[in-house]
Amino acid sequence: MTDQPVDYHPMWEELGLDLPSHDALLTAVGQLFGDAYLTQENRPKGMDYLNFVMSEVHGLRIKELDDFRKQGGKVFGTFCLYVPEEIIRAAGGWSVGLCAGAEFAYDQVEQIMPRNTCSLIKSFMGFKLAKVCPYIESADLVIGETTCDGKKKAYELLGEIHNTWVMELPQMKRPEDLAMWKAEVRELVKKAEEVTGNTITADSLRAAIKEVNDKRRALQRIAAASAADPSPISGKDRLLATQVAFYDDVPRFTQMMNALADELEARAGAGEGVAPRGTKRVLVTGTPMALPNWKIHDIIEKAGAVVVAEEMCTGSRYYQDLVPEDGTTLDEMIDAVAEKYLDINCACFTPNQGRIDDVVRMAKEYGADGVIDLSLQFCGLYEMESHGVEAAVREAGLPVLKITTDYSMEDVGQLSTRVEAFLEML
Ligand code: BJ8
Repeated sequence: MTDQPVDYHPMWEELGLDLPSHDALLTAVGQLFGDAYLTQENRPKGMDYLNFVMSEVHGLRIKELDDFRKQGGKVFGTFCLYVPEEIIRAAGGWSVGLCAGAEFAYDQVEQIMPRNTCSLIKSFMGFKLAKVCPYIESADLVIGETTCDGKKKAYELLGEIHNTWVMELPQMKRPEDLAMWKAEVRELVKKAEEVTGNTITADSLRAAIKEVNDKRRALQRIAAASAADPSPISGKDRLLATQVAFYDDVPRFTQMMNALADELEARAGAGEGVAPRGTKRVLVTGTPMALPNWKIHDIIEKAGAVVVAEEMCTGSRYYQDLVPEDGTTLDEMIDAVAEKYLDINCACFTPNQGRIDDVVRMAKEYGADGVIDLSLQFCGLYEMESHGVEAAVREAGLPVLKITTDYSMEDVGQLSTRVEAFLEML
């Protein structure tokens, strides 16, 4: 054993990364993380694990993927909650979320897609074009999905430079849509088997369902502990846990998050929090925040409030529902996976009342004093839906602040002023 930091440059070079750009990216993310995370007080001890994961997010984890691939394993990259991790794991593959949370190489991106595309899409394309995301370079297959128009078309562009396969997602939740989605999940079964060379069996799918449910259960415990006043964990830390859930080794992550949840439950029981009792509590809803996008949580918490819940894909939509574990045949289990995934409330569905109901229910459950509804600029889906969210939250007697932003830091000052004014009003 040595305390010398490992030099991962040879591995990154082998993956084809642009080393100077990648070094610059890692420096920037390290600074961002230090400023947003390491300045927090009263953090739970269990966050040490996530600090470590962050310090090795392009290092040790990529080495694990590399070792896995060198032993014949296959890695699947995804950008969306609708791609069922259980199917990939049942085929013996590993699923990883891909880099999409920071501005990078937009000059190159804007040569192939419109400037007025949302940051998430521009970001993933920028990371790919600039060769700075070791996750996508480790992905044997990227699985896209027909959610919004922007992503759908971006996968065509991505498909020209990376092995990409797209799942067709219905936009409604009628019985005929569910039937179509079940067929599509069966196509994924075939694709995962073809890529890995393994056959998915009832036993392997049962084990994968249990494993992924366990991960979601651990995140549910962390969320539930946040309902205490004072909250035993900051919103930023809880957000980080959900972001890392997309990348990390599943059993290890589950074990570490259960240890964190044990600590949070003890802290909540003892009345220990990250901020004093009575600190203003905010629920955040809207577009997902891919790593390393911590901007809005950082602004809210630096303004003196605490984020107590996230109704978003990097939040409750990821972990609130489980796949039933009582299926006995492979067919029953595939159907159960499809049903669970179609239940996710993304704004690409119409109608999407389930999301609005969740926002109101969660605001009550977590004792929120107000709701912040976040849309990424040029995301027509969430920007449009914010009207209905606002009306329902006001009807429930809570104030709501609508924010439309992107990944740049240019509007941080202006957003901080708006958030401070909102918090004062609560
Ligand atoms: S399930 S929210 S992860 S699609 S912000 S790229 S919608 S223009 S991210 Fe999403 Fe899956 Fe839905 Fe969740 Fe398009 Fe909007 Fe951009 Fe978006």
